[in-house]
Amino acid sequence: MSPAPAYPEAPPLPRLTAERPVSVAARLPPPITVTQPYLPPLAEFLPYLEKIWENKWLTNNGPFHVQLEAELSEFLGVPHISLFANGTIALIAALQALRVAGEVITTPYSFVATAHALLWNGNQPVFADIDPATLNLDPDKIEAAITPRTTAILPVHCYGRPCAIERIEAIAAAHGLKVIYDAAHAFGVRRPTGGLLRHGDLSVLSFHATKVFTTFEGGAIVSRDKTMKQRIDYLKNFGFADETTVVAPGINGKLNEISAAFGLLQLRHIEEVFASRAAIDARYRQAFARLPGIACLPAPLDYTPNYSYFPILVRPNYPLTRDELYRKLQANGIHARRYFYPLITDFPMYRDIPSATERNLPVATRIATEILCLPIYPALESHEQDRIIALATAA
Ligand code: T4K
Repeated sequence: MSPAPAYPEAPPLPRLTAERPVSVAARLPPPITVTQPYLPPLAEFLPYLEKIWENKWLTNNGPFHVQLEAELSEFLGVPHISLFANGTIALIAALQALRVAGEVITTPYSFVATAHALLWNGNQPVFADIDPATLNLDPDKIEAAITPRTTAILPVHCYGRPCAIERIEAIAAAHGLKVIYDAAHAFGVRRPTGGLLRHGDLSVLSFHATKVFTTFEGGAIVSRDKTMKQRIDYLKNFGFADETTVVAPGINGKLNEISAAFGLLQLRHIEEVFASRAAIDARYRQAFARLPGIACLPAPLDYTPNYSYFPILVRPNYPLTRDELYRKLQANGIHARRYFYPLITDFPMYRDIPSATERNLPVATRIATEILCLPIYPALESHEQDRIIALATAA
């Protein structure tokens, strides 16, 4: 996690009368970060706040929450969606809703929350290697990792790039396994056959501040039928079915009204967000197309992306190592990120799991040393993009 910014412009405390000195830090241009949330004009948000102030309904399935669920299921082309306080609680609740027990096959190449959800649910993660072309779970490796104790697969649509859905679903059907997609990066991604999130038993989204679509903190579970949505909705509200009936050991996973209202406003701007990210993606691709040692992931042919990340692979024939390039950018005020390094399997709570070895995960191990995600967000100005490109190409 990067340090949160200080607020140099905050009003002075009432008893402080002396003029505040302008610090050196305040005069430096703010660092360019890997992402930045799109914030619509504040004036557009005020009417939503006024409504909340008026009706005093702050959480627990309020009117904005209900409206956002309806608008998102329409926008994403999914039958049912349940909003959550964040993606991690949504992942845990999804595993609970499907009553997943035993071993779950997942990827080492993700944000750590993917595997943490399994530990919180008492599952045993089994790590399988990724495909070097997609950086998502390799279906052949999934198949090889199945044991009599396997009950589910937890793949990640990493960077919003679709997993090998048809293969994964065929494997799941053949072995009677559940599939929960960690779709934290995949908001709005579409395939010719429809929204990516319609696949699997459940798909889980994150609406964290760093995501293309954000509610500050937030998340969601996409489900296929009403009964499953009902179960998920019980689970996120302590298991309450009515005022006095508790049907499951649920948790508090509810999204509050301010976040839901912000989601509604974000949705009105989402096409602008995709379009400005698409332009930056195109610019980087063009700049790096013939740069020896830098590989972009292939441009999508068979799906509509959301441009949530711009990952590059820094190969051995580049003049700098990945970490040297990362530090060079950082020294120039550009905070690119090594998502996902270290691998989940390098963290202490996972490294002793039998499947967590480098030998079992050669592709993920190599990719984790080559990956660098470059800044991409609507407010990234053209001259800032130029600087990033110039620094990377002048190595
Ligand atoms: N599954 C997957 C595959 C995920 O990627 C994630 C989350 C989850 C599950 C869990 O979903 P949530 O429970 O988070 O909803 C970030 C995010 O915190 C995390 O949500 C995300 N994945 C992960 C990939 O990235 P950090 O530790 O890198 O965040 P941080 O604070 O360093 O922020 C990165 C940059 O974003 C900052 O340098 C500046 C910018 N930023 C960040 C925040 C928080 C802003 O401009 N404004 C902000 O408010 O983890």
